Amino acid sequence: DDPALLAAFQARIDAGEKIEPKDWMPQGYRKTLIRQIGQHAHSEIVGQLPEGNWITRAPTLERKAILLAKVQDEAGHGLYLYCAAETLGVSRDELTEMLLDGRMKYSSIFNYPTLTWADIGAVGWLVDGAAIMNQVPLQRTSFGPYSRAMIRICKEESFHQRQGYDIMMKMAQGTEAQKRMAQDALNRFWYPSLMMFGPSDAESVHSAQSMAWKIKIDSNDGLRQKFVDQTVPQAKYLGLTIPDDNLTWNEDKQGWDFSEPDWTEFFNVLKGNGPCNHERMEARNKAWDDGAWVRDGLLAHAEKKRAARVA
Ligand code: FAQ
Repeated sequence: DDPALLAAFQARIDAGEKIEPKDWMPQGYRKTLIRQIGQHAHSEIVGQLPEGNWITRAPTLERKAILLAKVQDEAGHGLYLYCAAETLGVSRDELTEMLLDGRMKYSSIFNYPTLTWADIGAVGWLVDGAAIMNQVPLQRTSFGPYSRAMIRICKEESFHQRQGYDIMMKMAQGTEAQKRMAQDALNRFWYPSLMMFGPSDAESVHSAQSMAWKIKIDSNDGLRQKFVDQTVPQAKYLGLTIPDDNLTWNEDKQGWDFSEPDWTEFFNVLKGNGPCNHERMEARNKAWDDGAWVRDGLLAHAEKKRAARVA
């Protein structure tokens, strides 16, 4: 890239201007955005699977309707994000193919199973909670279409987080057995939720450049700390215990000290060896293969229309 163009681009970023799809941008900026927005979109789509698992077994009709709406919202988020990525010159089909052949990732969190109804509460409370913590600052990200998609997504995510907390509240105030289920869900989802923010800042390969370009607003560790500080009092209110013996209030930093997640487990999940990686990819591959006739039909129809117009 031409140094003068790069300098002018950085000056626009530093001045807080939004970059729009037709504006000049460095190749690296475009590539990073396609990676991040694409992976974010894939996470929303794959993220439907752990919760979809409980739609048929929700305990009441009301809970079922709420969960159904939430899972549909995730599909919608995936679609806005694919649209935002498409403005960068990549098609949704290409993105999907990259997910299916392993060139693109999705969030590590969705490789963990949802074993009980309380897990649906924990996913809403912790997973959507972590997602919002990361996405609220992304409303100010430098790329216009991504930033605008985030505004709507964040509104819906806060409803999702509240519904999760509401399930946890019911379970935590329920019978002894329900309370045990709620605690067990917290025990299993705590560290995987902390991993959602990505590796430590020291290990984060993309952070420095992404923050300079204001693609990312906060660092991985910064957001993780904010999430812990927000969540500890919420767990207390539920009467549940965060599974970390090292959790202590640090007066100097006005925040909680906490144990790091097991990063070996994190990198192992990223390599495809988490508890549900295989199952998730199988489900997405099946959906893609089962939909082939629809894509073929649409293409044939478009081709027929085009031929008729030419004739
Ligand atoms: N999982 O250099 P960094 C949701 C990868 S919310 C998998 O720090 P970066 C809502 C990273 O891609 C979840 N991979 O990377 C919902 C990179 O590998 P690469 C989605 C991860 O990009 C709730 C490598 O590690 N949210 O879906 C993870 O600067 C409930 C090095 O890492 C977003 O995607 C991970 N947790 O920072 C839906 C938010 N962490 O690509 C349904 C947007 C890192 O070079 C139900 N994304 N990696 O092969 C971001 O903010 C950033 O991409 C981070 C990672 C913070 C995730």
